[in-house]
Amino acid sequence: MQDKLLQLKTNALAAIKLVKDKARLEEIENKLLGRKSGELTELLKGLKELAADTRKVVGQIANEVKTEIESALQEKQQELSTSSWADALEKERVDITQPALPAAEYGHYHPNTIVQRDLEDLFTAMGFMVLDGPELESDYYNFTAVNIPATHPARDMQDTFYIKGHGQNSDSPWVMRTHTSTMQVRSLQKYGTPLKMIVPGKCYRNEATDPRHEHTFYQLEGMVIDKGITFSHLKGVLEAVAKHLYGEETEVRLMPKFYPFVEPGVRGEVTCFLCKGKGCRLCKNSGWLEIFGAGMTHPNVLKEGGIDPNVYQGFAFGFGLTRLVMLKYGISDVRLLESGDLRFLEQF
Ligand code: FA5
Repeated sequence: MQDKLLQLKTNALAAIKLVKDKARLEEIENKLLGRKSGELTELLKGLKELAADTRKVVGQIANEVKTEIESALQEKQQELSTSSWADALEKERVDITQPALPAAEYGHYHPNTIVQRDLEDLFTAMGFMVLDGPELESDYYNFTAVNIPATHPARDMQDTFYIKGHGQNSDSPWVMRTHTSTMQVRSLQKYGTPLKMIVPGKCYRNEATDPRHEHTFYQLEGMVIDKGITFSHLKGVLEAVAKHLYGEETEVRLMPKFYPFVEPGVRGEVTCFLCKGKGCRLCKNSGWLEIFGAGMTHPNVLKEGGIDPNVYQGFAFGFGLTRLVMLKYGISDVRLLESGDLRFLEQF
């Protein structure tokens, strides 16, 4: 029995020494000292069968073996606790002296977003609110509310996409909005007067696409309604935008154009920024580039928004935001902007 005890001690101490984690240590402890069938526990049970004087000697050795194994277990336990802390600290270590890693490839803003944000900054500096509106719109806000009733020929100029299963047979089916002018009456109904707002956003038209026309494009709408607003205010704001975009020497020219929601209505042209008005390929030798539609808000639109046209007046304008982007970056085909082609987008 004495030999068995010494053999057990040697094996146990060797096994404990090799342990690398707490689960394994617990396993070994159970195997040796477990109450029911631990190897040392079993050996100790045999002590009572020994003669009294042998039992005294072997009993003492058994106690020493037990104490040695217990303290080896305890030491290992302590070692494992400290080393797991050290490991954790090592994993979390940050070398603050390490030079910055080379930059990975970052994404960037779409050219539409760059121009949109630039104009949002300009307009907010002039006290305008920046509004957002639904792209899936009712026929009412897209057409009827802005003075284009169902039978009006102006509807032919802005054919759009109707949504299957959503009110084709009702008075106001759902449509993909053809312009951001949908927000004229919505904003008057929500905010009333005085009102100074812009709405940048996506528009849709059922177009036979070509280099200047896309089925999905961006506009930037604006509207000012207050007492005593005149055509001069409209021209002043539009000139500020043109100069901001194309330089101080840029001039604005207004030419009559019909839009059902303004009276009078104009199309706005700016000095061609490429040839400075001399005439070139870009401006088709006219020296001017068309960048917006605008005019004094029609009384029917004010009434639809719950505003008395005898008290309040104002103006509205709509930039082809996509057009501004094309002019700014010299993009020759509008369809590139929504193409998702990285060879094109990576240039910005
Ligand atoms: C309108 O959409 C009016 N709502 C603008 C307006 C607002 C006038 C407020 C008066 C008062 P128009 O259909 O002309 O107007 O479009 C305005 C601009 O959107 C155009 O000058 C053009 O730059 C752009 N645009 C129109 N259709 C397309 C298209 N298919 N692709 C790209 N840009 C387009």
